[in-house]
Amino acid sequence: MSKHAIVTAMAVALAAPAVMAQEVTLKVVSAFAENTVYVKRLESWMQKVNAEGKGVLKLNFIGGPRAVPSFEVGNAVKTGVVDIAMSPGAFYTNLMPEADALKLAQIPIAEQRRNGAFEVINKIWNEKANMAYLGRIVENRSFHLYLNKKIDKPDLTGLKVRASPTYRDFFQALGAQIVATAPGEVYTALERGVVDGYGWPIGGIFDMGWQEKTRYRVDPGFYNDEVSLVMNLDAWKRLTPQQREMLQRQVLAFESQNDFWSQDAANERARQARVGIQTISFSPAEATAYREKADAIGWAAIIKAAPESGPKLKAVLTK
Ligand code: 173
Repeated sequence: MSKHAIVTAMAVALAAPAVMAQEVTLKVVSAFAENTVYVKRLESWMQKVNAEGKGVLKLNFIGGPRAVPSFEVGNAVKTGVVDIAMSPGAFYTNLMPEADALKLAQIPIAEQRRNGAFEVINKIWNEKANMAYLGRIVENRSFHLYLNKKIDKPDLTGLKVRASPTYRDFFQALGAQIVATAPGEVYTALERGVVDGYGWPIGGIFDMGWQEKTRYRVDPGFYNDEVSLVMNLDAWKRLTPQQREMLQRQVLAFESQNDFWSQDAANERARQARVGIQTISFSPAEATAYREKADAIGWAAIIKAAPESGPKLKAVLTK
């Protein structure tokens, strides 16, 4: 080796730690539009991560469904087109039917991290979708049926109802005719009378402008509103221990704010009432049966589509 080569080799060796410590930039997309509460919270979280993660990790927000359509974010993560997505499992059932089981969780994510559910989820997500399941950032509130036609019992016969996979089997079992759409198409469907109603969580309809086209909300709600952060598994494996630790810590900090959603639900209920959205309520017995039916149909669909992993998820996600 010439003297020059040795000096060069030493310089490279000395520079190596600096290279390893270099900041990684991760591309983030959202299954929900930019103006939604989901994205607002995601963006303030990303700001915090980028401030505290300087030199370690940087999150770069690519956008919402205009960048990657809602039902394609899962595939974008699986294939590594993007690194991280904020999405409900319901939006990537095309990759694995199990994804939709997260809405059926009866225990909070904090407990899922203690009782082994988090590992069960990760193993399935790793194997079936090439994803690392990072954490759940929406929970503690329900989904509802919103309608423009009045019903007096849990019977949707003759009604056309917009559904994502979240509600499909349940609303169908109640007799509805299902119109499958991404969130971005609901307004037009309502406006044109293509649907008589839709499924959505208790919060968020004002973000989408749907309050203008909504007369009733059916109570009670059912399931557990779920939005999570998932990451391309190869991108996850490429992170250094320091980057991984930073990301995990930040996701935990985000999750620890999930109480926000129960408070937000109360606010949104009041806001819906203020704009004149009426509540359709069932008798206590019917209400209980309605919620139980939702759960039973939800699990039956998961277990039918995923006979091996479905029961494993049920065991760790339900009480
Ligand atoms: O599109 C949907 O109605 C849906 O399934 C969903 C899931 C989580 C949060 C918001 C909407």
